[in-house]
Amino acid sequence: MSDRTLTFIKPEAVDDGYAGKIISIIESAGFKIIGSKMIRMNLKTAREFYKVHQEKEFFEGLTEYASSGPIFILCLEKDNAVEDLRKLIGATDPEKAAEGTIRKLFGKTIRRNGIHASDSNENAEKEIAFFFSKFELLQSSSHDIH
Ligand code: 3AN
Repeated sequence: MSDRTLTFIKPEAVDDGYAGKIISIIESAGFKIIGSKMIRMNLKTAREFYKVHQEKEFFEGLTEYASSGPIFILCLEKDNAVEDLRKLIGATDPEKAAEGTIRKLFGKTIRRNGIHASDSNENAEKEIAFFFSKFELLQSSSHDIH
C-alpha cells in the first residue's frame, strides 16, 4: 500500500528560486505529487502548525520565520513515503545532513533548513488535513478520499 506524506519548501528556499530543483529531486526519487499549493501562513497559522514545539526556545523564531514568506506545499504518495522522504531531506541541521540530501544542498541554518517533511504516518495525515481539503488531492488506489 502506498503511504502519503506532507512536505513544504520553506520561505527562503522558495525566495531563492529552489522550488523547481527541490521538486525535481523529490519526483526523481519516485514520489508522486497528489496535491500542491503555494501559500503564505500568517503567524497564527504557523503557531498552530508548529504547536508541538510551543515549549521550545526556538518556537518564536521558527513561527516568525515560517510566516515570513510563501511556502510551496506538496502532498506526496509513495511506498514508505514518510521514512523515504525524511532520508531524502536529511538531518534538521544542514551542516549535519548527509551529502546529497535536500537540506545539505539547499539549507542555510538549523532554522532556515529549506524544507519540512512529516515525521510519522500519524503526523503526515494530520498535516495533510491541516493544509488540504479532500477535493484538492488526487484520488489514489489506497485512499478512498472522494
Ligand atoms: P525536523 O523539521 O527535522 O522534523 P523538528 O521537528 O525538531 O525538526 O523542528 C521543526 C523545525 O524547527 C525545524 N525544521 C527547524 O526549522 C526548526 N528548528 C529545529 N531545531 C531548531 C533549533 N535548535 N534552533 C532553531 N530552529 C530549530
